[in-house]
Parts: sequence; structure tokens; C-alpha cells
Amino acid sequence: MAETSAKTPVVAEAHEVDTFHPPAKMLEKHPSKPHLSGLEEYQQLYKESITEPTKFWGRLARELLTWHKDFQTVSSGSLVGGDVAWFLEGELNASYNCVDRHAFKDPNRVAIIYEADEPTDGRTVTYGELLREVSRVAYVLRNMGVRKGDTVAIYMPMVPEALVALLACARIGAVHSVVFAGFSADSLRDRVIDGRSKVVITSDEGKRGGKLIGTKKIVDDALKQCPDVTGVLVFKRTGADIPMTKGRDVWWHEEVDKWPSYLAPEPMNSEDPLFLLYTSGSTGKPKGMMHTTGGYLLGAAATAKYVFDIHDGDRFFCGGDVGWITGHTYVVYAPLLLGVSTVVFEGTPAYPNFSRYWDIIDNHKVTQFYVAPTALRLLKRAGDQHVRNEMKHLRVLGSVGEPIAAEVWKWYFEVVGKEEAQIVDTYWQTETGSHVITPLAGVTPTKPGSASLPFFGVEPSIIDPVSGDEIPGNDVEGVLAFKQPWPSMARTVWGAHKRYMDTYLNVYKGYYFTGDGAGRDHEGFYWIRGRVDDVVNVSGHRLSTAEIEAALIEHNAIAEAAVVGVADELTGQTVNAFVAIKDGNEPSDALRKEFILQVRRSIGPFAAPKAVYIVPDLPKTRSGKIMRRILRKILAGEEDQLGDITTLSDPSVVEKIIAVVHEAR
Ligand code: 6R9
Repeated sequence: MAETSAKTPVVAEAHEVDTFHPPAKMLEKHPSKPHLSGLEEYQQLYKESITEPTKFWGRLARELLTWHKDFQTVSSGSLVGGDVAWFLEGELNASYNCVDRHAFKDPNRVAIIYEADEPTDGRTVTYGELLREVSRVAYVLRNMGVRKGDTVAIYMPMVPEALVALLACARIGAVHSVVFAGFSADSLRDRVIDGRSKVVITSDEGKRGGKLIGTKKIVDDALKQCPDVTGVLVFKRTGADIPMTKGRDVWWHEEVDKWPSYLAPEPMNSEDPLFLLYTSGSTGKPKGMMHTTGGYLLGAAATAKYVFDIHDGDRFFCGGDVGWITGHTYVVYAPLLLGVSTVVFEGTPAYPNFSRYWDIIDNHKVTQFYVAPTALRLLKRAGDQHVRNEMKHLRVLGSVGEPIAAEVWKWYFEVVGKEEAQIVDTYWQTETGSHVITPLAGVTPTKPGSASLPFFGVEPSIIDPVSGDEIPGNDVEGVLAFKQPWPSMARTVWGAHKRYMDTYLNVYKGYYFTGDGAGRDHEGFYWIRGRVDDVVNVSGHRLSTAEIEAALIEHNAIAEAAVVGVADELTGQTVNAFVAIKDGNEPSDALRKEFILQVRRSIGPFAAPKAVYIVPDLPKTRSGKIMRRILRKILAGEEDQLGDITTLSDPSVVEKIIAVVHEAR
């Protein structure tokens, strides 16, 4: 490539943004060369992926995945119909593609590098070992009555066995439904019931940042109200003394010993569900996004190859948790589909000290690192002295989950990457399955803060939210939608297809609506502005304000609640709650604490409000709609810019709320 000088500021008139080309040093330490020769080849392939998707995806599906039975129809259905399907007639198995085909070729290749919470406790798992363990657990699940098409809930810490659990489900055609192990018993219960899970896989305890988490206890609490769960498989992580329910709970280590080390994978239709993953939306009830087998796996494999420029022998480290989509796609499926080593990190970036990530990267010669900006902000603030490591194998540094500010981007590039690794700011969602707007490492020039250009097959549109019309051309702002289906898009909301249609496909007919605002600059680069719905992003966790409000209202002292997100330097946004209490209660610190505890208990600690304001009433229109905009303005200190408040049923409430907020500060 000609244009590979590390840092070529291209300052366009009126757009004072630096453009960074793939660093020359990254290419020097490359095992061979990037999969594409440069931006031109990307543009050619991109064009093909949009104008001849059948040809493009048909070729890639056969190149990157191993099919038990070849497909005939590359794609069918439409965004209007909400009946998108990929690779019909094709049959394949996810666990075969992630494990067997690599184990047969090279059983001693490392599949998993496990970094335990204590830096000294880790180990590695080879592809051969992974095949044996996945097979045995698959037998165990069958023995517990799990059949093809059944749902299995997984509530586990970040240990290799979590990956084994996912792959064992996939091996027998069961649908995994992972619930992030930070969720409360109530949240777990709701997801187990909604997904109709028969079996739950968990561990005795978890260990994170030196602290123990009573995982099994939370499962026990949740299952008190889940009569349909017939079995719980418990992995022994810490050896804690925990109660086992007779006839329901079995130990992982005892069960796996009973079974042979190979079970043939179940051939699945390409459109058979692979997993459910619950995510937050505008309403209180989380949505079980359903992903299917062939399309999802192809999205994972294709983005791994082109976005992260993965090559044989690479060691990939994604800091995401398997409880979220980032963990599903980029801790588990993407690296394993390409047969490289994936780091499974159980701990936190601050334990035992702020060098933890950098030590892991150095010790394991990590080639690609992928994390959320919230962690980077924390580590940047902790100080450069903690980044004492060379990390000389790093070629790609990924960012995900929220917008990355230019100064954090530059810190990542200069201090972590020593200007020798390319930053890829990857934009995607639980619903998209894999990256949709992202640079390709070694190929795409980047601008700090922009997710850059669309991935193959993704045709972005900027839509005017008022008229609903697409805004053509460059230098435009609006909401982001996609114009044609791509293989890894979620096919439905579990048990609620109408909700799927209404949330994503009926908002702008013929488009998939992301829920994010975005701009397209003068060079066609995309800038994600954040959610335009009632979703807040706290430390990269996606939360619904409606869900938090519903949790608060469960408290018997609360009459009404309104939750808003407020910008925060460290966590991106914080949750702030305004509550009106019922007669007979007096505002107090104790009560505020109780309300916070209520959210922790109902959803999980990560959703806890940072501040709770007890107010006499909420600002409501005459029709009873809460005007959160006013609350946001008050918290931002923009009381002089509240706009028209005469439509409120009681405009005097605004002064009272301002007084409460002032008093609290
Ligand atoms: C992968 C993941 C999705 C929401 C999404 C958007 C935000 C994700 C981003 C980003 C700016 C990026 N988001 N990546 N915003 N730049 N690179 O995070 O999935 O948990 O479903 O969240 O996260 O707002 O709509 P999920």
C-alpha cells in the first residue's frame, strides 16, 4: 500500500478532522498482509455486496463456513415483509464450524487462553480438548432431557466452561439464551420464563476483581418462580459450599465423566435459531432477539476476517462479557470460526492493578484487542504510567459499544498502540449480530470518533426523522437505517414478531431502523450520535429507562418515576431518577437508598441510579405524558432553555423540581 505513513493529517476546509491511515509499522509486523489490498478493493467488493448480494454472500458463505449440506437460495424475504432468510436448504452446525474442523486439522492449537481473576490461575484449552469437553457437555444436556429446538439458559462467569456451554447447546441444536451474570434473580427469572428455558447452566460462584459472586444462589432465587425448569447444571468454579436441589441440580464435573469424548454434531438448517439474547428497548420489557445459524455465523466470520484482519496464529482478546452480544460474537464465535486463539478474561481492568489488560496483552502476545471506551476512559484517567508494556504484537485495537471521544481514541492509538496498531471503531448492535459500520484494519483510513464506512452488504441511509424521507448526499444528519437485509440480522423478537416489526421494520417502511442518530460527513464517513429512543448507555451497558422506571414503581413508596440519562465523563451516561412518593412517606436519604437498592435487586447492580431526586410531582402534559426533556435540561443546568412549558398540566412543578435538584448539589 502506498499511503501507509502512520499519521497523515488531511485537513479539509471546514472539517478540521485528522485522517489516519493504517500505520506502516502495523504492516511491518504483519504475518503476511491484510486480506484486502486497500481501499479500492474494499470499494469494489462493497459495490458487489450491494448490487449482487447473492453472488457476494454465496461465495463468502462457502469460503468461510463448512456446510453439511450446501444451500441453494442465498437469500429470500424482505425488510418490508420481515421474513428475511439466508442460505435456505443449507445445513451446518455451529459447534462443528467453531471446533471440529480446527481440531481435526490441528488438535494442539490453542483455542482458549483463560485469564482467571487471579493472574496466576489461568490455563489454555486446545481445540482437541475443546472438542472433547463440548461433546461431553452436549451428552450431559441430552441426558438432562434437552432436545433440538429447546432453550437452555446460561448464567455464568467468564470461564472457558461458559464457551463450552454455548457450543454444547449448538452441538445438539438447542437454543442458548445467555443472561449476563450481573443481572438480578428477578431479571434472570423473567428471561428464563420468556425464553421457555428447560435447563439452566451456571456455576457455584463467580470471581471478579477479587470479589466472590453468589451465582448459584441467584439462580436458586430465580428458579423459585420457574416451575418449567427441570435441570440445573452447575460448574464448580470456587468450590463454595452451596445447596444442590435433589432431582434438579447436577454437578458439571461429575456428569461429564460419564460420557464419551465425541458426539456427532446435529445438522441444523441455516435458519434454525442459534440463540436468544435479551436486550433493552424503549419499553419496560426486554426483547429476546433471535439469531439464526448460517447468517449469524457468516457475519461473525466475515467481520473477524476483514475488520480485525485475523490471520492464522493470531491471538484475539475481546474484553466483552459473554452475557452481551459483544461476547457472543467476538469472544466466542468469530475467533473460533477462524480457528485462532481467544482470550477469556474473568476479571476487571483494575484488578489487581490498572496494568491488567496490558499485562495480558504482553504475556499472551495478543494481536487484536477489543474493548469498550468506558474501560479506556477509566484506564486513561488512571495514568499513562500503568501502560508500561510494549505489547509489540498488537496490530488492531477495536472499540465498541458507545461513541469514542477523539481524545480517548488518540490515547488508545498513541499510548496503548504506540502508533503501531490500527484503531477500528466498530458500530453494531445486539440486533445486527456483527459489525455494520466499521473500518477494516489495514485497509480503511480512519477519523477519531467516526465508525467510518459500512461493512459488506450493509447499505446505510440517513433519514429525516420528521418527514421519514431518506436524505441523500453527503454532509447530512438524521437517524440511521439500513436499506437491505444482511445475513447476521436478528430475525425476530422471541414470541413477539409484531414487536420486532414495529420496533425495527415498520418505523420506516423498507428499512431496518437502528434507533441511533447519525451523520454522514463530506467524505461519506458515518458519525454515530447515540440513541434517539429511551435507551441509555452506561459503561457500555444498554439500559432502558422504561425498564428502570418499572423497577422503581415496584417499590411501595413510589407513585411515579421518570428516568433520564445524563452525560458522564467516565461512564458515558449515568442513570438519574426522579420519583414522586406516595402520601405518608417523607423524603430521606434512607428512602433514596432503598430506591437504588430496589433497582439493583430488580435489574442488577449495573443499572443502579447514580442519583434519585424525590420530587412532589413529575412534569406531565395534560394527557399525562411525562416530559423527560425538561428533566434532562434541569440536570444539565439549562434551566433557562426549558422551552415551552405551558403545555404541562401544572407548570409550577418545574420550579419545585429545580429546587430539589439544587438542594441535592
Ligand atoms: C455491540 C453493542 C447497541 C448500541 C447502539 C449504539 C451503541 C455500539 C457503537 C455505538 C457509537 C459505536 N454503539 N457501538 N455507538 N459508536 N462504535 O454494543 O450492542 O449492547 O446492543 O448496543 O450501542 O447506540 O445502538 P448493544
